Amino acid sequence: MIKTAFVTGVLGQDGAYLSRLLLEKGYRVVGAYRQSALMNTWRLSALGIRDDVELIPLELLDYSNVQRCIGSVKPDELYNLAAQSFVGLSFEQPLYTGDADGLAVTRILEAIRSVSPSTRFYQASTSEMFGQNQALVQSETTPFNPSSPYAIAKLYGHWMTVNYRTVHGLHASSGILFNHESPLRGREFVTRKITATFAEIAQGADKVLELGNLDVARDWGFAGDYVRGMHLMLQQDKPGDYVLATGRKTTVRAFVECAAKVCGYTLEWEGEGVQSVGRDARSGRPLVRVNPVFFRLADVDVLVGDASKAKRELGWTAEVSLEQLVEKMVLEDYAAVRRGESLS
Ligand code: NAP
Ligand code: G4F
Repeated sequence: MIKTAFVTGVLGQDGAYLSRLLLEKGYRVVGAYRQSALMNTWRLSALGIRDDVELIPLELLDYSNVQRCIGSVKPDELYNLAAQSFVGLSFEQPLYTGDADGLAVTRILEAIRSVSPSTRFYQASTSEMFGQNQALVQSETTPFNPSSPYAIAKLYGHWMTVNYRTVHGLHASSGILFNHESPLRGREFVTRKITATFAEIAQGADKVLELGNLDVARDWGFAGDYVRGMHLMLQQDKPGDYVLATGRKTTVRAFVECAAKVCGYTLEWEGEGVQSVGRDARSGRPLVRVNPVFFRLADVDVLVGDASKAKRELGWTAEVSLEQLVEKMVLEDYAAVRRGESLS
């Protein structure tokens, strides 16, 4: 029998990769997008699946709409990927972020309980929920200490997922995912900002890449690997919480150096903190500088995950290395600039 998957946030990075994976596995994929925004399907087109996903409008802030959509589709699996996902913006839009990333999770869970209780549910939780913490590596048992409105809203969604699992017996799982990137990443996120800007500089753009804190470290993997983990969680007999991560930490500075190298530049740094400048070692040209505008009101210094539970129970590991990821992102951006496209 053909399974039906319902994917919220289908027009985002993970929505596109997950839809492709599910289509490859023979699923019928119903993808929900928010009607109020422009229906920007470039990621689905980039993966060649624009016409294979059934797109439906869904307003996650309206319970009656959520219940009607879920009731009419009655999916076997529902992946809740929709969110205001930019941490920086959540400081400017804490209420909207709380509604879209937090309360909306309860609307979906409540709708599932009411009209489609056999639907298996995946919640897109995040390593940001750990915030500043004492653990050298974060796992499912590490205490949460969220430090942004985004992380706080996500933590609420995470606990509601646990609650509906334990109290109402739903097959509801929470994937605590560390940063995952790809050529389909939005340009507001630091990795894509770096790869896109270097692709432009390498082809003659007279630009300097302006960044915030260069010394924060993240655990960056490839989004294609992470959507495999989401699907695996919903194939288990029992639902649960799983960290997905590579286990390797890299600073923003080291990521920039890696992207520069793919473009043939070796960076030499001078100055400290906001005075830091990265120059091309050959020409002395400044290529990177710090702009305090990109600092956050509160940031998390280091996040690095321990995905051993996912390895043990799901057989999941990240396959793409940081170097492969950076090269893939830079080369795709480079090719797009070469074709004369303005980078999305
Ligand atoms: P993304 O590219 O920003 O995609 C999120 C999607 O959600 C966008 O298509 C967005 O639509 C949609 N959306 C935003 N607000 C909405 C609303 N009110 N109603 C309906 N749709 C709405 O994010 P992603 O990187 O694919 O991440 C997918 C999910 O995983 C998110 O929940 C994110 O918070 C979470 N997560 C991501 C990472 C990561 O490193 N990528 C790590 C941990 C957790 P528009 O295109 O119209 O804005
Ligand atoms: O790329 P970022 O904006 O990603 P962030 O904040 O880690 O959030 C992403 O990953 C989370 C998983 O942990 C997801 F839940 C979330 O939805 C999103 O996908 O920033 C990464 C780091 C931050 O510490 C930030 O302060 O890079 C630092 N950074 C330094 N300069 C910058 C910049 N971030 C951005 N966006 N732009 C800069 O110029």
